[in-house]
Amino acid sequence: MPHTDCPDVTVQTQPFGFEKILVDNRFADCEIYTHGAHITSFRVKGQQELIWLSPNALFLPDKAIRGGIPICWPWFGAHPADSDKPAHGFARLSTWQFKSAQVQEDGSTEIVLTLSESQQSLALWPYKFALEYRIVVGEVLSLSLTVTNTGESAFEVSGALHTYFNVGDIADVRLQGFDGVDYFDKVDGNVQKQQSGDIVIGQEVDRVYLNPEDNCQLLDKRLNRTIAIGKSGSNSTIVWNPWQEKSQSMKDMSDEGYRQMLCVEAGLSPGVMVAPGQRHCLGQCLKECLKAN
Ligand code: TA6
Repeated sequence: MPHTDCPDVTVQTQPFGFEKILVDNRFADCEIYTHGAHITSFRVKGQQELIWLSPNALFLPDKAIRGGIPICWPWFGAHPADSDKPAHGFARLSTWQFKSAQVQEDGSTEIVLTLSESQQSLALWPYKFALEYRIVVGEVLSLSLTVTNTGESAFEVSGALHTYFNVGDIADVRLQGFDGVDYFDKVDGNVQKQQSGDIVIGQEVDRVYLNPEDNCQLLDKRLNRTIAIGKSGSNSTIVWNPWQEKSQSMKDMSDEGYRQMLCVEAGLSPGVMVAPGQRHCLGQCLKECLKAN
């Protein structure tokens, strides 16, 4: 773990051996584990937590932390050919290198973490790669996940920045920006449907929206706020809430945990091909922008 001479950044070793990077600057506080380069908290000073973290999250080397912003990579969902391989790929199960921490000109803090192939990753996915995750903590949380193909053959990557948003109560939430957009409904046999109006959540929802606008808004009546969600390098947005039955079946979720979270994910699904020497960048940015009326 590099010694950071960045005044806004400290590093803690957690009881379970994970390293946690803490950012505290004039704009916001943010927490990032090197396990999975997993953001578990982002809160602008004077505002409420933007990210949901399960109170039952498990901090284990072979487990993704429940909540926060898991990095799904180099595949989204179940492995397309081998169900023994970890769902959502291995990036969120890997220990990333903490490369740098720098104060930006505007006072925000830039954190960079990196990951490249290892014996473990090559056994799961036979390609050489360099991943760089750039996190800028300011009034906006800005995320950029860039992969460079450092090998000799082209590969296909899919994935998502699988962001769990903290909501007051799922019954009082609307997601705007998807009217008329086609989506695959994974709760209904992956049938393709079309969204009409705002997305409201009244049952288990697991949908892959295709090529929606790069921006959407999460309106939270209970917390009296609107969160602006932007993205780049993404061809889909995944919206997920497990609802009660699934919530009760997941040991790292409390029975009622589904009421306080909604996943709105910058997706790269379907995947894209990356040729040798080429790169692809997937980004998401989050900002509490308006007090709901
Ligand atoms: O993004 C939605 C989804 O693919 C759901 O199908 C559900 O599996 C969720 O991700 C969580 O996956 P995880 O492997 O973190 O339990």
